[in-house]
Amino acid sequence: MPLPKAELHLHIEGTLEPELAFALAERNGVALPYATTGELREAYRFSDLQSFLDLYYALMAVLRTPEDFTALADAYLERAAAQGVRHAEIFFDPQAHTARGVPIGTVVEGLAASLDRAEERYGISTRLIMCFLRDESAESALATLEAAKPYLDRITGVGLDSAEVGHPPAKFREVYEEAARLGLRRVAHAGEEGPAEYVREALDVLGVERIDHGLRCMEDPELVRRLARERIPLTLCPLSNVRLRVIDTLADHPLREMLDAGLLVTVNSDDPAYFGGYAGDNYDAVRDALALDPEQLRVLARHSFEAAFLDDDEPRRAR
Ligand code: ES4
Ligand code: ZN
Repeated sequence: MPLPKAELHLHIEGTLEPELAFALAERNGVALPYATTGELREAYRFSDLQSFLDLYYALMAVLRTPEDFTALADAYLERAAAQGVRHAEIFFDPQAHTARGVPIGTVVEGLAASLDRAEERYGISTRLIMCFLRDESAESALATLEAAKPYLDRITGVGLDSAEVGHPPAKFREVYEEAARLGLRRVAHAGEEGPAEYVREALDVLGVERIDHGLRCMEDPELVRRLARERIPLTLCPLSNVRLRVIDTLADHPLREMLDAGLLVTVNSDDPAYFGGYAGDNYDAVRDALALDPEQLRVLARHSFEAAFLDDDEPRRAR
């Protein structure tokens, strides 16, 4: 029996396995620049975040109808359930779809059709978090939030993802202020490839409750003390960090130091179809690489539920 856990950092578009990508490509008449699933998998050798994002956005071309998004989420939930996931907070990237003519309603309603049955079919409670692409403009993010208004009963919060360096959190001050006014929870990717300063800015300028990745906070001891003191959760993704060359090997991952520093760290899968593993695979990988004992794994799982937006009441850090 796998350890029960919550998954808090999971891009649904990053769960698109090559087999489903080819099936949807055929169904929708979309041409892929790869002949076979094997050839596509060969392309999963990344040098950094951007080299991954290029393929991630390209492969989304196969997602066109509500049923495509339902199939995508069903496939993820089935795999997650098999690895002990009992609660999943699922990111999606509306702008990556609206930019190619797929309306946000198609995405949300397609995903919701799957999530509506997730408790009964897979024993998984779910939340949806819409992410803004930080390499797009603040105006585009605001327009996206506006377009999401008819669907806010299905959306728990907002996040910030895509290419980090050169796109500091403060660029999105206004859109996060509006999200807060709308009662949405707030998270942001920070300190993955970008500096520790982006983590501080996400907290102070955007008012986020949780930091996605946050690895590079370790370069700033004062920030580490603050994150520990304020019990700000960090959603780590160890296999992602290796595949995107943020660290050389899993043995170099600072997870142990982060636990020792009293940080509320959690282990998650990010884009499991691309990075070689789902939530349980990430737990197994850090257990093996860092020689974590069963109690440390239980602490990580406990953290995942503590950091989850399971209490659907007011944000913990309302501004
Ligand atoms: C992402 Cl690993 C990662 N970092 C930033 N943005 C992303 N979108 C999907 N995966
Ligand atoms: Zn991510």
